[in-house]
Amino acid sequence: LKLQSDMRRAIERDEFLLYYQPILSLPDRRLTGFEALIRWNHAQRGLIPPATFIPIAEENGLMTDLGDWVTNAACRQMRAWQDRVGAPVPLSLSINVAPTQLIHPEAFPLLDRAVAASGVDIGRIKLEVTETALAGDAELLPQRLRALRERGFRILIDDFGTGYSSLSRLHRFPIDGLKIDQSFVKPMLYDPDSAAIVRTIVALGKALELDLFAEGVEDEGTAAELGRMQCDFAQGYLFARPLPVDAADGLVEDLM
Ligand code: G
Ligand code: G
Ligand code: MN
Ligand code: NA
Repeated sequence: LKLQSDMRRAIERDEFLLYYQPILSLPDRRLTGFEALIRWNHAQRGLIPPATFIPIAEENGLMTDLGDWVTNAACRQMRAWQDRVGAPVPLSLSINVAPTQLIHPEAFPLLDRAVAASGVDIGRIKLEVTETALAGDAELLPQRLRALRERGFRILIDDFGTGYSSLSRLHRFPIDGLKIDQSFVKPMLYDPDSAAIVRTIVALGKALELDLFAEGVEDEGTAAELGRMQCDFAQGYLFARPLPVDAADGLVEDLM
C-alpha cells in the first residue's frame, strides 16, 4: 500500500494534525480538558481517520515516531493555550499512547523531552492506554506505567470494559482513571444490561479511588443518568465532537 511510504514523508512534511474533544465534569458540565485525536491531512486523499493509518504505522515500525509527533504537538498546544491566556490553563490534556510506544527503549526520554520542551505541568498530561494493551502477561507494561506515573503523568485506561483485564491485574496497574467504553454508554438508557455494566464499572472505579469517564455521551438523558450514577467526567457528541484547534482555542479563551 502506498500509504505506508507516504507516512514517513508525512511526518516530516507536517501533514498530521490534532483535533481536540472536550471532556466535561458531571453533573456541572464544566470544561476540564481535551482528548487529542490525530488526523492525517493527506496531500491527495484529504483527511484520513486514525483507524485507517494507525494500524499501518504499527505494522511498519512507525508508531514510535508518530506517537512522538503526537506528544510534542499536544504539549506544544497546551503551552500555546497557556501563553494565550497568560496563565497555566486549568485543563488537562489526554493523549492516546500505543503499547509499542511505551515499550520502546526510548519511551521515557521521548516523553520527558516533549514535556520539558513545552514547559507544561506534567500533572496535566493524561496518557490513555487501551484496556486490550494490558491484557498480555508481560511485566514490562505495568513497570513502564508505574515509572511514568512516578514521573508525574496521569494514566487512564481507555475503552474500559472491552478488554480482558482481570480485577487482580487492574489492581496491579498504577492508574488514575477508567474511560468507560462507548459501547456500554450509548445504549444505557434502553438496554438494562448496558446500564448495569456502566453502574458496576463506576462502583468498581470508586472503590479503587479512580476517576470515572464516560465516552460516547450523545443525549441529555444519558448525561443526566451518568451524573446520578456519580460518574465524574463525560465526553461525547452531546457536548462536542473532536474540534479543530481554532474551535478549541475559543473554548479555552471563554474559560478565562
Ligand atoms: O478520532 P477517532 O474516533 O476517529 O479515533 C479513532 C481511534 O484512533 C481511537 O480509538 C483512538 O484511540 C485512536 N487514536 C486517535 N488519535 C490517536 C493518537 O494520537 N495515538 C494513538 N495511538 N491512537 C489514536
Ligand atoms: O481513543 P478512543 O477510542 O476513546 O477515541 C474516541 C473516538 O470516539 C474518537 O474517534 C471520537 O471521534 C469518537 N467519539 C467521541 N465521542 C463520540 C460520540 O459521542 N459518539 C460516537 N459515535 N463517537 C464518538
Ligand atoms: Mn482515547
Ligand atoms: Na475509548
